[in-house]
Amino acid sequence: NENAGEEENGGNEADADGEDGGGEYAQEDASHTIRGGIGLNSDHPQYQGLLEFKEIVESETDGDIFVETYHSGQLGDDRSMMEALQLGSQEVTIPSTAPIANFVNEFSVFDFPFLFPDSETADQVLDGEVGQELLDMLDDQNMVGLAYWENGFRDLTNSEREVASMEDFDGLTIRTMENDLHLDAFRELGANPTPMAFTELFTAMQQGTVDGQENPYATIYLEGFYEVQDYVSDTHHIYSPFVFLVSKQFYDGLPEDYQQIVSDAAVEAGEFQREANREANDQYLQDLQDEGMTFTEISDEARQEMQDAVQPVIDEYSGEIGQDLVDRVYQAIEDAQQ
Ligand code: TK8
Repeated sequence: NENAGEEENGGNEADADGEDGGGEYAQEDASHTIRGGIGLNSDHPQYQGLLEFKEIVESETDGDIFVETYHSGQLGDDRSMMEALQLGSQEVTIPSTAPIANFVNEFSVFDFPFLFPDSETADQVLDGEVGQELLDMLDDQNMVGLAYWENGFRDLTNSEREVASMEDFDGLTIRTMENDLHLDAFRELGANPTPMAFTELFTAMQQGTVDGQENPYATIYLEGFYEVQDYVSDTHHIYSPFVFLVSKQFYDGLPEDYQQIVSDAAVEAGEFQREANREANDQYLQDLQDEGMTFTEISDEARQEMQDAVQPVIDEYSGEIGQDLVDRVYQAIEDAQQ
């Protein structure tokens, strides 16, 4: 019984509340089982969203679809979970767009530095036509993209020094997600970027293999990164969407009414997740400072300097992705702000 995995915790902190053990339904009564796995731990709003998905799907199907939930990379890192979806050996995962770009490179457009001015604009673009167009491209990769959730605006932490402007990046070894655009952008900023799966990150910081990393405050706090990082800056350099992915093989094998239930549940749980995420993120910057981290504000001028420095990377990737698609993303952002 794979439920055993749920009691363990692969992350760096204790499992708060074993919330997923005693659902209303039993796996042995179900015709279908969804194993949903994420990289973040059970305290993160992403996991609360996954539990919400479980509750909706199980109650709508009267337990005929059973959902097992796994956090903290218990089923693997983002790349290996996506590969498992392709093979049909795992049903659901919810990675950031950055690692998805290794499968469908167009997804890098959403990771352009300083692209989205705020979360609400991101929602409108992602939930609109161009967002759907990208989800549809996943089909060729044997994955079905059902909804965008939110990881959030990424902020920099490190163990060496305050980072207030570009020159402070100089020589810092920064873990990035496994994505070429992220790597190139951090090189332009003057850092020494090292791509790495999220599941390796805490140990890498602890052992000093990397000086720093970048993630939303919620992740920095809930994963206990303040234990191994001293400085946090509100760089807000990239907005990371999550994408709710289903194995195409599994999805195509479901009766149509069940496909609809799963797809609606991914959207509904996503709305819940986005809201929880936004609340959490605001609160956690204060908590990080309470834990002893030094907070450094990035001035508008310093942020503009960073934006100018990464512009060549944006231009290069626009060419690779296709200027036409990129222009439609910019247009959608403009439309969203009217
Ligand atoms: C969790 C990752 C993580 C992402 C990263 O699996 O890798 O830094 O931001 O949240 O998807």
